[in-house]
Amino acid sequence: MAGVMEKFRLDGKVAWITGASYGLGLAYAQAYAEAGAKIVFNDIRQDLVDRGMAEYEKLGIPAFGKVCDVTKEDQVLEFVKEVEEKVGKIDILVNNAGIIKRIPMTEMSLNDWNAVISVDLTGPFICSKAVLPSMIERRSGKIINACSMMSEFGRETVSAYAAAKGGLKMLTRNICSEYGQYNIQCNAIGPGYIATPQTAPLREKGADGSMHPFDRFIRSKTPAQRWGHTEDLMGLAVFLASPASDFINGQVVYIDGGISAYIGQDPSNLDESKFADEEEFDIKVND
Ligand code: NAP
Ligand code: GCO
Repeated sequence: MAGVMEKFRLDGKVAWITGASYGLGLAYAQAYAEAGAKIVFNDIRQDLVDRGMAEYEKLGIPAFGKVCDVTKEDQVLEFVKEVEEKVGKIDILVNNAGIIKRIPMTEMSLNDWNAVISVDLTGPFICSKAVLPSMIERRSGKIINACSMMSEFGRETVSAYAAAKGGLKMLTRNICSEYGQYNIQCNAIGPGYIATPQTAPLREKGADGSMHPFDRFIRSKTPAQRWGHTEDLMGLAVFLASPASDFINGQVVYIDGGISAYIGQDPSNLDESKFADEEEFDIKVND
């Protein structure tokens, strides 16, 4: 019987991480490569794929990357076909590509709503559907979805995102329910507030150097009293992709520094000086 640490290895596995030119996707890919997997990624534009390829090269990770829009089934099927020919059959799919639009619901256009639902919920449906037949045939596969605090909670301005991420939690359970019999595990990572370009607007300092009110809000909602880093998610990403998690199915695992377990800090106990000393993030807002 293999030793327990061997069960976390991904040697020779083909891992497709969607939208992985930067941010969390890049971190997942880095972790998978270290565990022995071959990395495949797509992104929405050529400049992003180029940026990703340059990052992987810098990290010494051989990667196959191409433009492919996860909301377009024909592009996804073409992408999967090419990956199978050039790299191999996909063993691990991470439905990471996602967008957010922070707009009050009464001001949100139907186009904006549809765009978010399309990337964050329909994209994982399309990509999962594209890899499942081969996983069923091989009686083996791992699908990992990018859920969110918004799979459980609401907040102002993120109605479409919350609806999509809540739906993605149920898609996770349903893929588990339908395909668990074929030794396919579908689980989700539910990150809390992680410092990536997606959340950069929530951390920007004011002209006078003051902290963004949301930054203060998040630290006070998080027992760890900090934002998460991409490295915080790497261990779980490997675990959920590896044989070590073969009997875990249909679950969302939250990595949130304790947000979802906590009612929030009594404002009178907030230590402002601690926040002022906090690290700065060298992460810029998406252009
Ligand atoms: P990110 O920095 O915005 O990266 C997402 C990537 O997906 C970007 O490269 C994006 O391209 C790409 N993408 C967008 N639409 C696409 C499409 N139709 N087809 C293919 N690729 C597409 O996001 P992140 O912060 O790394 O987050 C990754 C995932 O985790 C997302 O699903 C997000 O919702 C989720 N998440 C993030 C956090 C957090 O705190 N950061 C917390 C919980 C969950 P563009 O640059 O053009 O948008
Ligand atoms: C927001 C945030 C989020 C996070 C994340 C939380 O505006 O509230 O961007 O939704 O990115 O998904 O888990």
